[in-house]
Amino acid sequence: MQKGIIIKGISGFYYVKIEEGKIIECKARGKFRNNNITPIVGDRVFIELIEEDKGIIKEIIPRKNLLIRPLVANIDQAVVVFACKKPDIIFTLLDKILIQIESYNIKAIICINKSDLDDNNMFDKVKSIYEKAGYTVIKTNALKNEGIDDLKSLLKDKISVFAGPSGVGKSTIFNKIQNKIKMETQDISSKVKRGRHTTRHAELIDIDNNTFIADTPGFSNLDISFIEPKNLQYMFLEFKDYIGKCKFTSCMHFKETGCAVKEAAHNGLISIERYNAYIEILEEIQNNRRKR
Ligand SMILES: Nc1nc2c(ncn2[C@@H]2O[C@H](COP(=O)(O)OP(=O)(O)OP(=O)(O)O)[C@@H](O)[C@H]2O)c(=O)[nH]1
Ligand SMILES: [Mg+2]
Ligand SMILES: [Zn+2]
Repeated sequence: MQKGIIIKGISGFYYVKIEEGKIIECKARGKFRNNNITPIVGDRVFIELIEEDKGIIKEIIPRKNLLIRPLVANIDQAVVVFACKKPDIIFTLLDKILIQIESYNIKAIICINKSDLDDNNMFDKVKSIYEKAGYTVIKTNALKNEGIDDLKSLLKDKISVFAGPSGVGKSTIFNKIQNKIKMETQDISSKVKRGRHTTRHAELIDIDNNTFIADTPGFSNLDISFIEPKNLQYMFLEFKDYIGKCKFTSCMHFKETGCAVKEAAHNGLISIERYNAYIEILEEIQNNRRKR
């Protein structure tokens, strides 16, 4: 038996990269289907070789998480990309993307691209708010290859997906960190005219034997109303130290008295921007639920 990872699946065949680096074309053993488990990209598996480059998947190692769009298992981290400018950073959108990533129990890192356009010090602003929240924040200029090595070192030995709004430079970055596939890059105006192309099958691109990136941007669906209002607090990582210290155990950290989270925000221990984002998103989720 050989251990490997499924990097691609096409009509019943799975392409498994085994530890020594070879790619083996595999069929799945019938038993998975009976158990309602279908192997998917990202699955870590044990295979039995039947020929030099053909095999059978015998066992799927339990998944640590499962992302639906794109369909990928075992994601270690999401790289959330925004640009200093063109388009401007929408902080609520950044917070919502982070919430969605936290809800999947995936680690997020924040990459601020287009540093050549940073005349308003947006990188410093993002860094000061989100580093305090526990995130790693890096800057890149994908056109000039600046910061790309720093990003690459953060990807090492992990499976990563990219997320972020259209036009921030995800595909441009993607093309700088690997040269196996070439993603289409373009400015927003020409894209709108041409209509959008979406990849349905996820594929992992190997940067080295143990480092993979998913070829489609994840977290495109930003409806976060599936989150229960009372669970939203846990998606703000920096609240963790204060939750439970409030006067009321059911505290939503909003209008209650004796709230440790609110106090921390007012004392600057939690960024006031993040606390305000929490309130804004909490009210939005509550309002959406009332409408249903
Ligand atoms: N000035 C500047 N422009 C950049 C940089 N990185 C990418 N761009 C440009 O930004 C535009 C959009 O880049 P893409 O890589 O297509 O953006 P994307 O995030 O993949 O967009 P979607 O595929 O629509 O989600 C292109 O015209 C790029 O050349 C950068 O660091 N600085
Ligand atoms: Mg793109
Ligand atoms: Zn509270």
